[in-house]
Amino acid sequence: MQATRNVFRSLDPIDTMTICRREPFTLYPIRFHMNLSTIKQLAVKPLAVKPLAVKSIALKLLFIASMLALPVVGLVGCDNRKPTSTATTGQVTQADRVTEKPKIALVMKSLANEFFSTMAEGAKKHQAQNSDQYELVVNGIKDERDLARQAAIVDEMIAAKVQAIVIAPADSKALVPVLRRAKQAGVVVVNIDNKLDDEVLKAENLSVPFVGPNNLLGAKAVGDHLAKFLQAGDKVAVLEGIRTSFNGTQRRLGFEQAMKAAQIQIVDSQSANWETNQANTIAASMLNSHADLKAILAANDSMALGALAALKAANKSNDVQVVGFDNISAAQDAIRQGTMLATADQHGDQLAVFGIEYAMKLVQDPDTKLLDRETPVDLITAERLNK
Ligand code: ALL
Repeated sequence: MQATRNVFRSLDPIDTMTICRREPFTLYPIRFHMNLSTIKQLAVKPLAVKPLAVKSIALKLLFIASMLALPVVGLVGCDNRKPTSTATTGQVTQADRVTEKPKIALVMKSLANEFFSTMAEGAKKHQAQNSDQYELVVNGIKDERDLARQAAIVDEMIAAKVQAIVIAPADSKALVPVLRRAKQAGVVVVNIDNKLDDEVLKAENLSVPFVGPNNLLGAKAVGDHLAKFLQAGDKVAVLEGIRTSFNGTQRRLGFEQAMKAAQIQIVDSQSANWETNQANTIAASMLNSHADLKAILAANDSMALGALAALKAANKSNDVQVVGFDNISAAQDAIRQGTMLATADQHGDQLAVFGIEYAMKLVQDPDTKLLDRETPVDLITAERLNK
């Protein structure tokens, strides 16, 4: 009787599922061995002591058959069984990663910015080509500065039990705590586009792989190109992105290095928070304060477009050069028309795809060590666009 109880205990379905999930390939031989010895006790020994009724033998045979079959059922079930552990703990377990088609959340910034709609399209295309590999959830915010909303989206994705979050953080510091929560809940996190702050990551004891371009070099290439059209001593102004974003500061540094090398003076540098309207207002006041301004270097194309509108309104389109960053279609049009000088293409459509590929690797093996991946950034001029 004791042996029978042990058999039932060892075949408890929850126990089977737990072991099965961890070691699907070693489970079967172990179980099979245990069951054979138990079968000997149950079937052979009692038969030798006294004869049993036919019905009882049939029942025993049925029982023996079920002993042999159950581990096989458990083994086969490894690949298909829906995980139950996430429902109770909120944790994404290794088992969930292996047994389900992973759900990956792409969390971006302002979808009003073509850079991010291009990024979303690239990611959706990749998912459509790999629909058997993963599911994609695409999110974004309305306002470039709405950090609270972006953090709330991350929380929602944790609650939705996605396996991975690929995020272009609106701020390099403020998003770190919510991403720590995501990692604690077992969600893979990959950082794309705007790098999270190394010191804050360290303070939070977090390691998150980064996929994105070298923004300093990209901006320097744009600035170096602009310098060819200016003279030493000329005055220029910079429109910065959000100051707490790493890519924004790197682009400012890249512009500064290029201007310094060409002995061009930066007479004004202000943040327009990546936005066209703010850039328009700030550029208009820069033009007012510096009548002899020769160029405006904008850290993204949205702000460059705001500057172009300010130049037009001030009737200075032919006097002041404008450069940007992103290579969105409106900037391409302006470059072709000659109202804007250059921009940088950081291949937004590919950025998310690279991030998703990283996320997939980590979902499959969370112990994989992934180095930061530097993605290409190219100078875009009229010459290049007309090729
Ligand atoms: C950055 C991107 C873009 C973009 C900006 C606006 O992270 O790299 O250049 O224009 O976000 O949110």
